[in-house]
Amino acid sequence: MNWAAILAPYAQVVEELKVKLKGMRNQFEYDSRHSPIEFITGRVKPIPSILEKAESRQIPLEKIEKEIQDIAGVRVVCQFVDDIYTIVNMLRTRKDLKIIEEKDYITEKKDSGYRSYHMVIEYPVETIDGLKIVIAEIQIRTLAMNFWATNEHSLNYKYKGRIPTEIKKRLQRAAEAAFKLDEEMSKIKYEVQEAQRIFHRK
Ligand code: 0O2
Ligand code: 0O2
Repeated sequence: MNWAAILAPYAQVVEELKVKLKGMRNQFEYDSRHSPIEFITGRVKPIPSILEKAESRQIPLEKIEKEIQDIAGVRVVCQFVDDIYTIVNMLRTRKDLKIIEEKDYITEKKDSGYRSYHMVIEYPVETIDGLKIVIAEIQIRTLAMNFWATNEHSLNYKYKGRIPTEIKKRLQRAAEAAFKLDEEMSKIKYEVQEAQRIFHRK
């Protein structure tokens, strides 16, 4: 398989989506409005991770591009839970991408304790061989959810997906604490935003 050729359009999509989302953030900032976006990261899934996922889900190589939906992945990190839904609604109105699936792991958290909003999209990208529709995943989460997911991801890596029960329980409690933090912050959101507006004008 010519991985470089297969993955090139995915890298292009990740870069384009990052530019567009950063553009949204900048527009809010020019307007001195609270930006629902704190920061954006993105990556193309490394080849070994693609192969591992394909093997564990018994996806034949010729179906990888259709069935592994996070080869291109972009993550939008927000301050407040409300911001997540602001972004979701903005993305729903966009004409340059097509949402094919939405998963709200915020109202329905995963058993691990994981929370985030996931969107799977189809995104058209121009390549030297013409237009290609690429599938990409957008994860939208708060800073607190991101903190939790990053740590849990490291532990999963360390324990090769088999985190000891005691640590798993702790992680579930930590997930609840992170969610509580989001709830508490939401209650003083207007105070925080007002302070940030004043700071931004200066
Ligand atoms: P700013 O103004 O610092 O927010 P690139 O391709 O160079 O644009 P790259 O190298 O892919 O971006 O960076 P990455 O690792 O994807 O991170 C993208 C942005 O997220 C960077 O900011 C990081 O500084 C920011 N970032 C990553 N992790 C955190 C974090 O935990 N907290 C905060 N606040 N920011 C984080 P920018 O876009 O370069 O600009
Ligand atoms: P990476 O690059 O290591 O993050 P499904 O078919 O719906 O069961 P699918 O298609 O993999 O599963 O989609 P899902 O579960 O909606 O989203 C997959 C991605 O969400 C993962 O990517 C993670 O980035 C993130 N994610 C989902 N559950 C958890 C979790 O419990 N903890 C953490 N830390 N992240 C989670 P990958 O494939 O793991 O790749």
